[in-house]
Amino acid sequence: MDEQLLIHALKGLPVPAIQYFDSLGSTNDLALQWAAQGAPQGALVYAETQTAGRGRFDRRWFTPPAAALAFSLILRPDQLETRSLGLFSPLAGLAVALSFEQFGLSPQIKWPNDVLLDRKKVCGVLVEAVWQTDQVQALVIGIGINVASSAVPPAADLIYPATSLQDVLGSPPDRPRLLASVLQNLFTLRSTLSDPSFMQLWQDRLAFRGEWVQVQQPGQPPVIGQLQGVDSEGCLLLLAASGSQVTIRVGDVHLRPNDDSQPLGGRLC
Ligand code: BT5
Repeated sequence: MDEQLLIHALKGLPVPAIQYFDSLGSTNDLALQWAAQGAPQGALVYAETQTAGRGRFDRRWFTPPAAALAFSLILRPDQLETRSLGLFSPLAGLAVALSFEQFGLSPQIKWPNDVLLDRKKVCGVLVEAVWQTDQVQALVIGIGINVASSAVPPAADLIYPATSLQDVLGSPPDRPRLLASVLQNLFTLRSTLSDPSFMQLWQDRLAFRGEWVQVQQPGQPPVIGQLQGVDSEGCLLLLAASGSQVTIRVGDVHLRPNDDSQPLGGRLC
């Protein structure tokens, strides 16, 4: 997609400024700088390919040319929203999931925000913040979507199985239209962040419900339990084998299905 196509596709959306790149290190890196320099709410950084795309924990995100969507949206949370910053990751995942549903697909959200098709990862989300002392100045919502099959990295580079929209649909959908749809959903859903309806939309699409999963939190032993859902703050609820309920806060965690479908003996991430 060239810059003109991008601008045309986003007409009518509250995106007041766009930076387009044929090739860029990471759209999140540029958006963080731009946000710190005063980029307006809704400003967008888009790249056809990323040479240093980032996942969480500084992992790599693969974005080959013309095969994916890779973009970062700058939002400036209001007072109320700053109390639920953890919900912006699922907000992005949900916006993508709702767009996929327009193709008749049944996406699921691997808590808190990866989007899965056929239990394989098709989209990753990286939300980062610009802070000034203890105040959030801006959030950068980075989204990467595998559109064509060639966007999917070689299996050896993956920590979780991956797929693309082309793999599932048979042909790649129109990228400008998909981007516009995701942004539209994101803006619409943002106004419902504090509504029970938002949690319900998320809950209904939660992957692995009722299944045994393990959650790995940095520096802690893995937690294994049956996935029950999310609570009103977006925390993940697991039922441990002991019968006790475990609450996992939205944060930097790894979640995997527990291969043995049993409460014990789960594979480490
Ligand atoms: C994520 O991290 O899933 C967040 C990815 C966010 C990427 C977007 S693209 C636009 C914006 N600019 C950036 O620089 N980043 C954001 P995480 O959960 O840590 O997953 C990373 C792992 O996913 C890697 O270690 C690989 O195993 C795998 N991976 C890398 N590229 C992939 C791809 N295209 N599709 C599926 N899996 C991938």
